[in-house]
Amino acid sequence: LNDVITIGEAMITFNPESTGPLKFINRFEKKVGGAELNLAIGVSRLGLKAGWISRLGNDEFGKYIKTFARGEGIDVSQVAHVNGYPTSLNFKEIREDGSGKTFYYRNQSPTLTLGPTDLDEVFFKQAKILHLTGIYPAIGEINKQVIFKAIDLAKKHSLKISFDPNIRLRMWSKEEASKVLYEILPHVDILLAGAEEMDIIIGEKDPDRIIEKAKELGISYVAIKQGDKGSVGYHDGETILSPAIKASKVADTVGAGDGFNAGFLYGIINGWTLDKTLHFANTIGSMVVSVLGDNEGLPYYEDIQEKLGEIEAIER
Ligand code: KDG
Repeated sequence: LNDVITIGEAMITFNPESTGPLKFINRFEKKVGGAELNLAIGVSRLGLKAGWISRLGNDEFGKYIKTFARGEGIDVSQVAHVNGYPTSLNFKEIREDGSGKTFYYRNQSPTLTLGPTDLDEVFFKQAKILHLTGIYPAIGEINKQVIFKAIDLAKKHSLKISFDPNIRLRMWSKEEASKVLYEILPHVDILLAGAEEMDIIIGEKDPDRIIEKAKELGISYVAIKQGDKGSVGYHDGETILSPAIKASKVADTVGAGDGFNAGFLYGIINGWTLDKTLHFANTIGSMVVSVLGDNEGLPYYEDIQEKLGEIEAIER
């Protein structure tokens, strides 16, 4: 029944109330983060059904995150609270230009308690797309096993596999990331990546070369996200460069890629052309960066129509 299902760790994100080095920040706002959950929120706000597989601490923060996800309309039937593993935290540093750094406190991730046999086959059977990231397998050995089991289940039930490498070098080395993510690639149908990330995984950062390699690996959709330079997409023999949409302001760039992914999957599910899909995904990315927080800026479908001038904005 879900259009998109995903597996990921969510965490409490502490967003600084001012810009500058973390060590001098005194006030933070408690928010929720996690790339896969952000993606689920993104597709859910667009009107699709999203399901999220995860484990959270049996603590106040874990309970808050699950309630938050449920409030976004996400199917949390595969999210459980576990004792002895505190919900992970992420403190953000934000610079004047909206870019920044993250400081994780996620050494004993609750997701370490989720094993491959915990995946519910029925949950997969009823979905269209499985979205995976390179963050989850970076957490621990068991997380890698879960990813490969999920890939098996997705194939068995003909789900498309969407993948964002989301390389987080605070979690593993380039060598480890490259090795594991390269193993995932041949199973992928929809690749949503940054050129720098593909450089780490396949040693290519030129979009045309990345697309060539992706074709060899049997990947049918490719989107290379280039931030304020737009995105390059490939599908069915066609390569398109879609220019960036200018953001009204850049407050916090975290989560823009997840928003792009949500838009891209929305276009695929609705059978849109590559051009329209890229434009839509770019628009979402540009909207996410103007709002503080990892997922607060993810738009509802009507917000995008307004931004694209398709419907009139009524303010009062
Ligand atoms: O893509 C945004 C994520 O990076 C953020 O929400 C936190 O999941 C997170 C991570 O591992 O960095």
